[in-house]
Amino acid sequence: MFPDSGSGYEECKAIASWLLERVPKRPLVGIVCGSGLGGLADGLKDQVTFSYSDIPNFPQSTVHGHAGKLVFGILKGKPCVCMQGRFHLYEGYPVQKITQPMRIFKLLGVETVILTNAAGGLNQDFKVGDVMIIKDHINMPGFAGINPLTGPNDDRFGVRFPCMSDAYDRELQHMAHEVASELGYTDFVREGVYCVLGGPSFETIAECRMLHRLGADAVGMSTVHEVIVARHCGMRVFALSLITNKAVMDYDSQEKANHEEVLQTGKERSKQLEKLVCTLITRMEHD
Ligand code: 6GU
Repeated sequence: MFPDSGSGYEECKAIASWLLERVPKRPLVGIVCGSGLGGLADGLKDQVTFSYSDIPNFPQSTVHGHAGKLVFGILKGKPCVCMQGRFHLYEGYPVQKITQPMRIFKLLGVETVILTNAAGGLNQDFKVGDVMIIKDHINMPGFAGINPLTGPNDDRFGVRFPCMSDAYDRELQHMAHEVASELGYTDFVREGVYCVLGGPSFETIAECRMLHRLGADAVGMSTVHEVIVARHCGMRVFALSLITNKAVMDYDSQEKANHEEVLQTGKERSKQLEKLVCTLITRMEHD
């Protein structure tokens, strides 16, 4: 009845303990880098790096543009852990497995999780290269019963029915707008609702139109599952989408979504996105 996802408390604890034996400090901030946005980890001092394949029982990433490394290090005095490369539903893992790193983060001591992703813009005011502060999400796979908290609840992580109306920390969103303004980034920093789909095929025109009418500003294939698990176990969440392409919304358009365009836009805007995240982290308060 309940297939073992391998992401239970004991499994997560074993991986966290294995890592803690090998790093000098418990991280306070956990960062998940989206496609083409892995450069954030390079700014960390005193790095200790693990390939996912070297961490016993850690999931393995299979996507081009996702490095598959866990990097520990210090950012302006703050101990951080950074995932270069994440896991997606379309890779074929159970949703409980793709979100397991969030529980490992929690057991490492992480208090705040920052997630980035590459997304398609549905909001017609958005341009390629815009950075969207995520204020809310639509969990489309959740409507079909795909939710990482499905199965028996382990109270050591959190409650059976966690609230999601406050998933994205308002104070961090506010701070991010302030930082964006100070850095002169207001021209391209937006906010909006992110909708996740399973992928790996991109959306049809009819699907894009539907999602837009439902209130989504951007669409992608990640982040939401991680946010649900991170909130379940009580971590603070902040998330950003880099709008790497405009979702195709009309039948006259010659545009086609493709992964190369996604990676190229990531490269062009990534330095500013990293600066925004780094400045935000240095200002965050921790217990
Ligand atoms: Cl247009 N759709 C989805 N599902 N994911 C994306 C994307 C579009 N652009 C980047 N990632």
